[in-house]
Amino acid sequence: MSATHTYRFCFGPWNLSEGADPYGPPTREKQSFAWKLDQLKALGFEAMMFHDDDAVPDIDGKSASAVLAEAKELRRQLDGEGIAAEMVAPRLWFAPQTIDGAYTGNDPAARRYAIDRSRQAIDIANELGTDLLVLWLAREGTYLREAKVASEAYDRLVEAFDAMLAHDPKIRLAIEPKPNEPMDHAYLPTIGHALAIAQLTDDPSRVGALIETAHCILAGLDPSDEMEFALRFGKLWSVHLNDQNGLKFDQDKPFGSSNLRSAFDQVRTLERHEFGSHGEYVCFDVHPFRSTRPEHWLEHLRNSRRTFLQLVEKSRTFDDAAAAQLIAQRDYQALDQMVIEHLLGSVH
Ligand code: XUL
Ligand code: MN
Repeated sequence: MSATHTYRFCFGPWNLSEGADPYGPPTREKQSFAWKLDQLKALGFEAMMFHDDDAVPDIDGKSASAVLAEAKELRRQLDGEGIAAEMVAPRLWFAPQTIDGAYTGNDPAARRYAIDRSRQAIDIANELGTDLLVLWLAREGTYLREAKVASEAYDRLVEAFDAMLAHDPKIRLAIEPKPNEPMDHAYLPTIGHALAIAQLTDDPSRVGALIETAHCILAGLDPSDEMEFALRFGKLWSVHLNDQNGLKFDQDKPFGSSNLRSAFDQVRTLERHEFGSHGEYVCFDVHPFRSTRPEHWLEHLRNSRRTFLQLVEKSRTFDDAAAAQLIAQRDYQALDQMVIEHLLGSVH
């Protein structure tokens, strides 16, 4: 762990959401992309994440050349502001073609659409200067298991990943596992599933993972352990830090909001491995609480980074030698209290 290691931060345009949920309308006025980019700059973040249709709105209504021309123009705008594009992700789950699944849909036309659109997302990534394609496999699962055959679904996922890898010899695929929502059960619910399926592709070295705190909690798993597992394979290519209060809907709360100790453990893991030293960004996939007033619209992002940086300090000032002694003595009661008091800032 180096005391001088620094981090660069990132969020996506959807993280400035307008507050709509399935039970009610937006609670804040829609803002332009230019406004969102200005806010990112003003907050001092270094990069932005993009779905393909964040980069090029109404993407399906435009010709391939028009899509690339718009992506080029966006790159010019980002370069002008000194902001990098961290990743591009095909937002397949809003398309009418993928109602019953995209890469794993039962309809061959749905599968073709999903692969074609993913190839186009890779072209957009190239224009934006990133080699990272993020795949949150939103509709690759079922509402009832009898609707699809799982072994076929795995074959179809591999076929789709191979098509993407073949489209561009430099592109890296970061699978973002999530066990449920919008589906009852997803086919790749955890990081273990993502890394296992990577081995079946034509180039496992270019298939890795993105870990989101909330998604691990939804799977009943410890986010820092999930990160350590991906890091063990050299496959933690991005993180979506946020928080989640148990097995509920995906809450995308500010980092540390529900479980500060788990947030500390995640930061310790990132510190231990000097996450970011290969060019990775720390991304916050957080949303404002629905009731947030427009004048407080950025606070969930500002606060997530503040909490992260304070936990970096907590991690660097944690007495590892004292902890090692307690571990050697199997005195986990004292270790537990030591962590609690360190986080509380108690004076000994
Ligand atoms: C969904 C989610 C997405 C991905 C990007 O739960 O986290 O926002 O991060 O497609
Ligand atoms: Mn995410």
